[in-house]
Amino acid sequence: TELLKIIQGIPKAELHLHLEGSFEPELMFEIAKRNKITLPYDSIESVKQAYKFNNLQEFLDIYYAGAQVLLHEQDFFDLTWAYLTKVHSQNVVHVEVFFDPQTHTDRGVSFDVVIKGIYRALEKGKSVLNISFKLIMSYLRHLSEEAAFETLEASLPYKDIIDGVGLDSSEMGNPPSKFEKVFKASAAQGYKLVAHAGEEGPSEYIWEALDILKVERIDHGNRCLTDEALVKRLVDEKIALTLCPTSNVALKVIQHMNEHPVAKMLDQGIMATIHSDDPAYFGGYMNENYYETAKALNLTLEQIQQLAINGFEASWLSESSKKKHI
Ligand code: ES4
Ligand code: ZN
Repeated sequence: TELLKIIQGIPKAELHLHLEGSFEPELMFEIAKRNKITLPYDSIESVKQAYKFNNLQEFLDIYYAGAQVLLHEQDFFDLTWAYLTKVHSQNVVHVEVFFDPQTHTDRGVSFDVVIKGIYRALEKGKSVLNISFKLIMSYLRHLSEEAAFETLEASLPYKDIIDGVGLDSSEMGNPPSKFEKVFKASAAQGYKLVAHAGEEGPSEYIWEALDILKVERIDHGNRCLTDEALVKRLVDEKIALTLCPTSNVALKVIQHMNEHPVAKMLDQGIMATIHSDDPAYFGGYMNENYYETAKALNLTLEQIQQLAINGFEASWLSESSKKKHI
């Protein structure tokens, strides 16, 4: 359709993508087979049947199970390379991707294996597909702050290739404040800071991410509109929200796409951007996220373009690189 062509034609930046969430069932089966691991599914069809979620936790349980088949550097390379070739076809020209080291180190896969595979694919993507990148390691918030400190320690040999740290996994009951010390220590190592907040959790968690963790972007942040003072803060300080509309519908953060807050956020002057979160599980990469949102909310061409501009604006590209894309 016309709308999809317009979206396809706009160069885009992906700022909220979990590499483990880009693991398509076809590749999962292939890697399981060569690693001699049996998946609890007998076909790709039955995998897709299992991808029905009522909340974030139901998704996370299946997402962590899927990641179990990743064992070797080549597996992490293949995962990342498949993602990059996919988004290249969607005119994504810059990515800032998350990985969850603890999902792998807790199973005995070393930090080195994980990051070497991912980084080799990102470098290839830069040279072959001309996709620039930043890499963000996420601490799992359902685990302890002490465990996050161990991950920070393990990352230090690679701190020149890791651009920032994030905070993901089960939000309710795991407020940002739980990670105050490790975020402070991460900043002291030169890492940039982001955190998931206000996806399922309340606006207080967004305040905590800003005031206690001192993050520069909020991942999701859906729940901010109920809090006028918070909206003012986000607008005044140009704090970006990396929204993931398809994810929100899949996890029932909203009941229907036409309830998505992104249009209201733009109206109120919030630096809102659109991303894909876990596309293999939620059924939408960047273009589908833009398309579904634009269609359900009747976004204007100007709004669609603003969302894409905001993606570069909120990125960690240098000011001169941003200018080339905007
Ligand atoms: C995630 Cl959608 C979402 N929320 C929180 N943590 C996550 N990790 C991967 N996807
Ligand atoms: Zn996310």
